[in-house]
Amino acid sequence: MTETTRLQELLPQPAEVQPHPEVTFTLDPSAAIVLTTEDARHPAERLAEILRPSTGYPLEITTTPAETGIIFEQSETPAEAYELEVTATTVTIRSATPAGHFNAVATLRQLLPPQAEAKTEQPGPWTVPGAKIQDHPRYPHRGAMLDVTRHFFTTDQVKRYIDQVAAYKINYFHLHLSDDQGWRLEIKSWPNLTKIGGRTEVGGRTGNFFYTQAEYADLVTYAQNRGITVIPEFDMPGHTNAAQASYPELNDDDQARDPYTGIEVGFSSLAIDKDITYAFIDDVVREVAAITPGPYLHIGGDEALTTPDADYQAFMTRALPIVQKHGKTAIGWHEFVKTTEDTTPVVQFWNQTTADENVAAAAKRGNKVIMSPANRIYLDMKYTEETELGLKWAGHVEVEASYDWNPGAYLDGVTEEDVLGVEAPLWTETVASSADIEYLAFPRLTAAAELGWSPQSTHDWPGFARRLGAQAKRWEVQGINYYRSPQVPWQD
Ligand code: TNX
Repeated sequence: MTETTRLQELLPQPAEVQPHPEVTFTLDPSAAIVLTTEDARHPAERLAEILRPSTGYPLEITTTPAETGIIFEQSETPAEAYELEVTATTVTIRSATPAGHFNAVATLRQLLPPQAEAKTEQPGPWTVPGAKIQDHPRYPHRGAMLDVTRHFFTTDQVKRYIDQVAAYKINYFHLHLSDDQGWRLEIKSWPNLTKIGGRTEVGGRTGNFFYTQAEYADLVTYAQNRGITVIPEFDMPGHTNAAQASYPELNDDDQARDPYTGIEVGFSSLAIDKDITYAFIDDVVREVAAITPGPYLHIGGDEALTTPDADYQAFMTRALPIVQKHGKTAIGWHEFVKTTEDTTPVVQFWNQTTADENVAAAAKRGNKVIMSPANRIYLDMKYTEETELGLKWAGHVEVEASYDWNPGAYLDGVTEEDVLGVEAPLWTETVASSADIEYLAFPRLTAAAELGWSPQSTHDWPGFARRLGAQAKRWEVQGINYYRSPQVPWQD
């Protein structure tokens, strides 16, 4: 395989790639990573962390100008955009923001041989094909969601998945932190949420299945150092059995619920008419907002099947302003949008239909929409009847189905401009290990990444499948347990 081939295997596909096949850059053992802007400090450190073990080179980060090596420069490109120029002697990355530098690092990793991703020293040589790449995202929101409630995942497991999605320019990581089966984040003013609600998960195993606030803050920093913003979700007014098991006063009848370890949905609801419900929400949002630097807080709102419409309306009318009061922008599963005329909250569409009156009306008023149609991009749907793991209420979702749709023209009345981006949720009723996460996420997560990043003009299933097939070498080096879909021409 020549270096130039790697330019044709980039995923997500960049906006513009000019090959310069007459030149090749080779990383020298004494090469430095040169910073001419502090904006690139974390991206540069991240690159060095990845390349030092595999190359065995020191790759010192320096602010002393140099004529050779990997050079990060400030430029006037728009927000997340970057330029990457490879000559015989330099790799120059130019961007106006840390986010753009992170995006360039993700591209540069794929321009190096797959062994660059190894955790142990490899022979090299560490070549990069000559080229000039000018790139920018289609949408500002490219998300991955992990449900840590149905099954709990340790911070190391979450970090592993964050690392994996960062390689594909995912910039938001949505953590589903509360549901019927568990409450997963310490709330200091309501300690039983984790003491009781954090003890159980699907299947009945028990343990300390929650993050302390310090552990959560560490996850947030870890993600930030990879160009990713964490979005915490506390689902309400349904999907709340764990909270209702922890505090009897959150129930209409003042009776604590039993812990729930099954996988049904839609049976629980907080007490809607009690003031204590909103005092509870205020405390949760206040504590979580204080340790969440990102702009968003997700309040769920899905499948409140036992909450009558009028109650649901009354609940959202009180809950949404609490998020705003604590300085965050609310995101909700699309059901909530029928309750408000406010155009600030972001709508996350998850259904299987291609028309939703309420979402269309909200988009028309000015609300932004995140696209997560279940029959396309729910990573927990089974690939086929034969593949293990996953559910199938939204059908089987093979790789082509997860890629072959247009987020900007999918929902009636929701235009390209209304779409904030694409997010791939991974619900974990059937998922209990990192290997399980990876089997369902890889390869479909890359479809979400490409739909969120690449210009629609580059949309092409055979081309995507070919570039996807080339990723396997990288996944094998990293030990990622991916599904070898027969739809993809895998290269080994
Ligand atoms: C629906 S779609 C849910 C989740 C389940 C998922 C399983 C949505 C917002 N809620 O509670 O885990 O289906 O696929």
